[in-house]
Amino acid sequence: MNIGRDKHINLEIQSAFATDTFHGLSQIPKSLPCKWFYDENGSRLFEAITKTPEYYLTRVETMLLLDLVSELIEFIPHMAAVIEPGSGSSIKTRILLESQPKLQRYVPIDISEEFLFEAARQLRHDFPALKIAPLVADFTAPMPALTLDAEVERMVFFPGSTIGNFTPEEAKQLLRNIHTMAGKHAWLLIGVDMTQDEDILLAAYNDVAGLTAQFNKNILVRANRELGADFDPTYFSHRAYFNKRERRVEMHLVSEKNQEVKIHRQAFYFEQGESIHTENCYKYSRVDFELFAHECGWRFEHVWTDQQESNFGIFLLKSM
Ligand code: SAH
Ligand code: AVI
Repeated sequence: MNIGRDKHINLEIQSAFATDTFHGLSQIPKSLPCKWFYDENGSRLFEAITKTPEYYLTRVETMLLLDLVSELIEFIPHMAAVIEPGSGSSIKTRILLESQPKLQRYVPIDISEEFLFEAARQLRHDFPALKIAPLVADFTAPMPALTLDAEVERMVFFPGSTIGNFTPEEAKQLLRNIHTMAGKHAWLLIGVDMTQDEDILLAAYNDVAGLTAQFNKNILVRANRELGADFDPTYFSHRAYFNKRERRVEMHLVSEKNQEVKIHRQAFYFEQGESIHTENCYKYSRVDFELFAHECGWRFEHVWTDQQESNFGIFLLKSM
């Protein structure tokens, strides 16, 4: 394996990627965790997806945020710290940072190290009075407790409907972990996509420009570069469809022929039509999400929803 070949690679993250890849490709059906989409290239591809006309989630959530920040200050007048798991480019977060006069500290957390540090560098430049403390971490693992004084009013910002990328059981664990990390009296502002219209969903995950396909295949490109695999991405096709029963969009990489792929010295066989399940994007109902969050220690306070283009919602919750 080429561990350490690329000077920018974080060895701990790369070793977890290797373990998950060997494990996921040995399963029936084959699967890979979607967190491994996000190396620097994957993060850039995700940003490009957010700008496609079909991907309503970012556009709609940004509009909602622009509208809600003046109300948010009434709920949390002394917000001093914002913590964001899966912060990516932090572009949407800028709306919050600009609107909260008492804010002192922003903690972006992401697994995509270089992208995170670049976003933090730009934020430091644009918000010189704010303490920006980026953290490279996998937020599915228990997160370290925050080193904040108990009286500091803090809000966890978890936008994008990233919560939808986890099965309900995993999502509950994540909400509990966030609760433990943030402590009592914390707030959680979380974006949740509740759109069920199949046409809108299929368009969003099958954009005409093919960026979602590239994003999906990036996991193979990354395995080639970081693990010495020999995937030929041209022999895998992107597939996204709405699984109505599970209320989730599923993304797959489908093998176009019978083929063998080697990773290091281990061979993996793919039959024509066999898929690697790479991502789920669950679409909740409002009631389900509220009950769900409540079970994890978060009390419903308010929701802002889009009524025009989709059924995206931003929930404000308070820890119990
Ligand atoms: N919050 C941004 C980005 C969403 S994309 C927005 O709303 O637009 C999802 C982000 O979560 C990516 O930046 C990805 O690198 C990060 N991510 C995904 N799984 C992660 C994990 N397990 N731990 C830490 N970061 C993760
Ligand atoms: C980050 N996450 C919420 C995106 C989503 O819509 O589930 C990732 C994505 N997958 C395909 N397009 C975008």
